[in-house]
Amino acid sequence: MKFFHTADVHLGAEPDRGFPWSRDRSREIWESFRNVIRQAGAEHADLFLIAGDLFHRQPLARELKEVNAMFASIPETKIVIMAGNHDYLKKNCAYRKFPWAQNVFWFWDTVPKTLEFPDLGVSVCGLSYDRKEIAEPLYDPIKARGSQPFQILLAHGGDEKHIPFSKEKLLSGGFDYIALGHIHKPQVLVPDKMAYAGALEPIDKNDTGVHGYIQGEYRDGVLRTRFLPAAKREYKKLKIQVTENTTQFLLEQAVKAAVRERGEKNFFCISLEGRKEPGTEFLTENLYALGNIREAEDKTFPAYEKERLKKQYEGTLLELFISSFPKESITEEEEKALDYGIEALLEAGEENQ
Ligand SMILES: [Mn+2]
Repeated sequence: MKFFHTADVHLGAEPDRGFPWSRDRSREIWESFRNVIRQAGAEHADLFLIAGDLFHRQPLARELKEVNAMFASIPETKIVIMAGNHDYLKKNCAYRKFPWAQNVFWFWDTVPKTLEFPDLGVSVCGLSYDRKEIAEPLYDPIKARGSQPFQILLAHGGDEKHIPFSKEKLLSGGFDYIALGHIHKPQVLVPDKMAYAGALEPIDKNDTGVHGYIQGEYRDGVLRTRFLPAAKREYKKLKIQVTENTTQFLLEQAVKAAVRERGEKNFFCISLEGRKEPGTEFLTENLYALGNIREAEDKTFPAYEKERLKKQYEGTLLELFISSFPKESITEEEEKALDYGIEALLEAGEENQ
């Protein structure tokens, strides 16, 4: 028995609205989903699990027509789907009214139900969200009560407002595999037993790192799972170290090189770090033209020559302040505090003049 475990596809999302790549991303999310469906068909997967938030918001009827056509294109594969907190089941929502293909199986209730697939030897237990937030730990008391030898729990949540759960309680429920959704970062909580598939494609700048889905195979009483990267692009944090020699020109060269090295198609959140020459102002807005730059922050601070400043500002608060720090073996934290303090005092001094 082979299954695909996907979650948090967020079809219909428009990541980074206002940035030039936003519309491409909307399309890429659909494309990635279509690719995984195609892959499931090519590999004759028995089960395709969707652990919530297939859509980013309430889906439109025509969008459901689109996904349903994809589902129908792999009739050998049973699609098991739950609604998450983003695409929760409203009373008369499009999800409920849609005429789903024969191989699509839904959880229509917040009360846990078990779907039996005797031909596969699999039971899948699950529920759906009917509202944006559910603070009750609905999963904790659930026990594997299916009648098949292999039992799956399909679940979405894990934070305070979205069905918090205790890992230990879930594990004591007797399930062979717990397919989780909601947390966008893929993570294995217990190897071959309990995992977040993560978002198929990253949805916002905090979804850094690889994204994809999980494949599982249960054979001769043993389950083996593996994560498969599937996302077209990644968000990456990019720290650029500056020195007293860094100029705007050199900075831009460094950013260009780093973007090229990490893959130009990816998205970057840049932070400038280190100690710059006092008086230098980096133009972070110029960096946005150097790639898919999602964010550029200047976290540098000026490298002051303390001894010279002490002499220059003898008898002032500034001299007192600098002297209050040890001269030798100063920690990095202290050095930062010292430089920030100097900057503040110098600025205050300028205002008073
Ligand atoms: Mn969610």
